[in-house]
Amino acid sequence: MQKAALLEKQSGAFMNTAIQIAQQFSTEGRLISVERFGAGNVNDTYLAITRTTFSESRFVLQRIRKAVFPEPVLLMQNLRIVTDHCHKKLEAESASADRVWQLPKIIPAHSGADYLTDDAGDLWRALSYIAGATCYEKVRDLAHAREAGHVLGHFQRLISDIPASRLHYALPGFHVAPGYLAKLDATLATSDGRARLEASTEARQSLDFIRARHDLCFSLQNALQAGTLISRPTHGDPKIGNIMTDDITGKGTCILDLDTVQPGLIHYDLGDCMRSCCNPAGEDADDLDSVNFDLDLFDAIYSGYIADAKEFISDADRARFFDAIHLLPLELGIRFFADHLAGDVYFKTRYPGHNLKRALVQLRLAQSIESRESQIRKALDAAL
Ligand code: GN1
Ligand code: MG
Repeated sequence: MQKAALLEKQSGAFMNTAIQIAQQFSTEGRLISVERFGAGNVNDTYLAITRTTFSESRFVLQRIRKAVFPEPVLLMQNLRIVTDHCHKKLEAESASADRVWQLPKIIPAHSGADYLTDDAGDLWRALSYIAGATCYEKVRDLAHAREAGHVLGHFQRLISDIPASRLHYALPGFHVAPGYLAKLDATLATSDGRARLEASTEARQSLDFIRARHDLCFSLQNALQAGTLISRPTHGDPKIGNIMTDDITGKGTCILDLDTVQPGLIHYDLGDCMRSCCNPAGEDADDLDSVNFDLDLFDAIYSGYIADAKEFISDADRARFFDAIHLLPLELGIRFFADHLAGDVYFKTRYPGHNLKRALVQLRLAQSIESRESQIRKALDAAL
């Protein structure tokens, strides 16, 4: 009876699959509701509610998109390694910590496996829901920004002693900027890609902007190849929307979305966190003139980050921080732009032209960083 009512309320093929899958994970009580949840650009996320005679609980259910993650099983193996490692460390450090740090845990299926595969071959997993804390899509104020930096530094420290060789490259080529340029070129070589470029002045201007910054795309990869920078475990996607703040204390409490944890440069994380947190207008800004790299927010994030990161970063790392801050918005701009030209196959979009608009925001942010280069470099040096 209950199950039929639930199915009736949440219609749609995907929803029905989500409901069926949700019932196969080891949670307490009866499934009451499954609803779309979150604002991710890649995976499909649902919030499930279960009830027992005594209480109600929630968990997060996710379908991993094959169009993005070619081998989702590798992603789940990384997730298992990282969450086990972090939970153990967080427990060991809890008595001396100034807050309760949190991190979702994998909820196994009834079979005991960490994930399930549906009839279409898609991988689903369930994670514990972190209650009493919120993710914001835009940075709110300086205190929020400082906490975001602290959460990233804390997480990087937690995973810094996982040998990089234990982690799979679940997303090959992720944050390897020259690869995104190559993908852009390949898309431009198609007639559809070319036609989408020719269809818009903004698209043609974006391409010129990207072409003029060709060398920047190689800066971190060249340093990695030269051995100046080293590969380490990274989060991969530390945008503000993945950082949780405690609703009661206002302190950072958790970083979500561990799908992109894999070996890489800590610079990718620093640059990505800065591009997301220092732009108060957010990734979906309607007015391009409202997009800018805010130096006060930058100072706040960096001071929060460095408090933890000073334990594991070198002078050689620091010497490339500006390049990372400059590159990551350009890189994401290239990724959104190439996806627009390819017909929106990677990032989920809400309307035609959404990826082009997203690209324009990131490219404008890269430009704002260029105009503030000397101040940013000065602030990076001052914090040494
Ligand atoms: C994607 O899925 P989501 O929203 O967490 C993307 C990130 C981008 C981000 C921009 C696997 O993250 O790299 O920075 O959108 N994730 C992947 O919002 O490509
Ligand atoms: Mg993500």
